[in-house]
Amino acid sequence: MLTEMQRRKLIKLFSMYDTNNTGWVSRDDFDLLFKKMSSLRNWSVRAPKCLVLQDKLARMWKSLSKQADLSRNKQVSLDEWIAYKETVLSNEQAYADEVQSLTELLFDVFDKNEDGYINEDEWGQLLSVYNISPIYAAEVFPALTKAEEGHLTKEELIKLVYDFYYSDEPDNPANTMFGPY
Ligand SMILES: [Ca+2]
Ligand SMILES: [Ca+2]
Repeated sequence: MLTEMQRRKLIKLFSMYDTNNTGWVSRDDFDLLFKKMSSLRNWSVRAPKCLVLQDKLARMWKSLSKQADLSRNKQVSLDEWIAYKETVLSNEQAYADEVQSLTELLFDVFDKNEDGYINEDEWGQLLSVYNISPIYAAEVFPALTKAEEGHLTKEELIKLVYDFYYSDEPDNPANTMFGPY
């Protein structure tokens, strides 16, 4: 059973994946995400990393439409999205397969200077690709990192994303990692 706070965060996530702002998530949103990410990295379409990303996003849409689009209209509505995410969150293995592997991939996409960390600037670029103003990076990012380091490791990001999905503590900094929700 999702809490009210989890539900609000899932609505936020839906708005991040409805990249073209139609009010539903469809194949077009994943295509647009792919375009935004590959152009951020200036990856040529045949670069191996680019192919991995394209494949991952295509599989994500395939799996989402298969499992979430119960009305079979090639669009995932907010209600379908929430019901699907609730199923994923109730199964640790499903969560690891879906969310954790994606987080690992996204970390590499947004670690633009390839130093093994995500810094505030790179976080702003992630927000921007996901339909959120990068101005929020300055506001939310410091709370996500250990003050003296000022950047995130892959393991830290995986933990934050986990808390974003699961935490029901109002003060958890992961709640606002993508800006207001
Ligand atoms: Ca859409
Ligand atoms: Ca970096």
